[in-house]
Amino acid sequence: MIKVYGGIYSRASMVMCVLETLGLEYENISMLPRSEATQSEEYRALNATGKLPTLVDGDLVLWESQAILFYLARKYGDALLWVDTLEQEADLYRWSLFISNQIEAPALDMLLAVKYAQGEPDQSVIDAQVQTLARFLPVLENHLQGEEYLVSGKLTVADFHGATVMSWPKVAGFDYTPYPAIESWLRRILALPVQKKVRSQASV
Ligand SMILES: N[C@@H](CCC(=O)N[C@@H](CS)C(=O)NCC(=O)O)C(=O)O
Repeated sequence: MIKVYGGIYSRASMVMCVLETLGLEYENISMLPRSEATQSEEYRALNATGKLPTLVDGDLVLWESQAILFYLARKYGDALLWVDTLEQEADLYRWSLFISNQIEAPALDMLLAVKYAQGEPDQSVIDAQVQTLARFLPVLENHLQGEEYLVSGKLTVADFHGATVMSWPKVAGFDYTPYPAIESWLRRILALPVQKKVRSQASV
């Protein structure tokens, strides 16, 4: 059976959302980021970075969440969560990589500034990331005008990855009101029943 290492408080949550949407059975080995379990010899033999998530599917051991999502959709999607043409595939890579290359680092820094704050979060760190986001969010806002999904007018793995990343700034109090198309797309993807299902099944 497919195994997913990592709990809901990690990028493993998007992997589990995709597995659930594809109707695949899997075993979740729940562990927290930066925990003893992720630094164990046994886990590092699967993923030498000591980070989450890792997917094991038969002989395949795969880490890097987007690689995992692309693999699952291509292997098991059968038209679900993936696109039809090479041009649409390029578009999916474009928006997924845009989010991971331009938005993920500032979004994560905002989340970590709150999560690992000793006392009050450092507002100057958060403000610096807001400045970075201000450069790229208008591009995404423009793209999402009148669109329900990130690419090809259908739900794809890009939405699960993108919405997870874009939810992190909210933890630091970021307000998407000036970006209504992003706000409504984010709300739509995070409200998918599968998100609730994954959260309710997980132990950590
Ligand atoms: N680019 C990697 C990032 C993996 C990553 O940073 N995972 C977090 C949890 S979501 C982690 O394990 N962090 C622990 C650490 O930074 O040591 C991916 O998308 O899989």
